Amino acid sequence: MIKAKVPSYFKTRRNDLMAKNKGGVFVLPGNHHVFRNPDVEYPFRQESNAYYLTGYDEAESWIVITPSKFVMFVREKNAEREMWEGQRYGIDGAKSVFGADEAYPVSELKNKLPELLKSSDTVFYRTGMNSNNDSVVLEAMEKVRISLGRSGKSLQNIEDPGRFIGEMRIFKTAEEVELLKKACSISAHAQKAAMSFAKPGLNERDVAAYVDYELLRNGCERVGYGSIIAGGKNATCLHYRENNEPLKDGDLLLIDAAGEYDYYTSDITRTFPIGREFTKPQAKLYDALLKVQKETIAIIKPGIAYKSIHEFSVNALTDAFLSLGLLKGSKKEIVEKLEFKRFFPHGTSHLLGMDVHDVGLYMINGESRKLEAGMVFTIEPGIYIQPGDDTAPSEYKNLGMRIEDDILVTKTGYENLTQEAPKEREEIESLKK
Ligand SMILES: [Mn+2]
Repeated sequence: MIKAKVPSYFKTRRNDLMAKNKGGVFVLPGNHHVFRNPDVEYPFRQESNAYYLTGYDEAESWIVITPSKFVMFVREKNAEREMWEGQRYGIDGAKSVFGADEAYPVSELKNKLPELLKSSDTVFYRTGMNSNNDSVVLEAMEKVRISLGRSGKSLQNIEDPGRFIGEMRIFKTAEEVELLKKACSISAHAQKAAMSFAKPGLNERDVAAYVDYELLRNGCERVGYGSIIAGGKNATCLHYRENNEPLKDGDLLLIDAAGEYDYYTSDITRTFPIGREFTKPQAKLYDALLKVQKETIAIIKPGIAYKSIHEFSVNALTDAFLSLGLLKGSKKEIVEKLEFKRFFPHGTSHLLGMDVHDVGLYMINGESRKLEAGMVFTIEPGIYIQPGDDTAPSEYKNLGMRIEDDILVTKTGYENLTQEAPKEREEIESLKK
């Protein structure tokens, strides 16, 4: 669908970016189409930084932002190609819809780039992602160096643009929070619908299709990441992606799935019975996990260290492992020697935004950064008793569970953006009747 005009916040972001650095030039290649097999492409999604600064979502584009202008290199309009592939914005659209000061066909990039880079000592460009892109930028920089004559100058500095863009993206503006809330609300609804839908006799794939359907039909363009639909022991595999086994009565189903809305994604995990209710051992473990998850969320407020989220969950889960008989010994030692990792091997939280594992620094000058209003992250403790673990109490064997919500830090505390997805045991069981 062709946009008439992108919102003005894209321009505000470009202005903020240029105000934050001293005279650099930003070079941001958009994503390319990637072939899966002959004539079949993977679904296209624009590179997140390029979208964040422009709202432009066509392939084979580059954006260059200098201290004085915003330049786009895009695919030209082409009636023949557009008949096959759909409408393009072309050069005029780059200017009128996206506000480019100058726009050129992408075939002009190699000729024009040296002149655009010349204005600055520092080129903000991320190397190592795509070697073709790297050679375009490095060749342009070498042309700049040669054009200076016998000056003895070396190449301009290259810096990762993430240093500035990541620090912008970590703080969500009101507009971004609205988009995240939309993604979270649609995703929470899909999780809830899946609880009623899943039943013994279906396959994980049925649920996978149903969750994706619920996300897309309610307005998400795509999933934010590949859905994890893990029945029974499959939930002990942290990034299980096969999603193709039958669902059995008496097992739990772990769903880690969420949708992307205008390039902002949610990230939700729920674990619930495939049949009508949790078994006793499942309920014992689930109640312990839910308590830890809720208590961890409750500590969120501006000023606390980001790492205290994981520390809190580790501590509380270690207490739970001791009282459930999963671990024995001294709590201090279990935490220090990371013995809790046998049942809780992953982190408790990650930043969330345009990317499911979003950009932004977790540490500043070697220290965990402090939470500030506008930051969004997940809180997702889990408990997993691996199928090969023969010494854990047998009633817990093969159980895997995780509960994950998306949390916005506010000025006074936090807002749980995914609370519409049920997680109380009674509420879940009532959906299964
Ligand atoms: Mn997550």
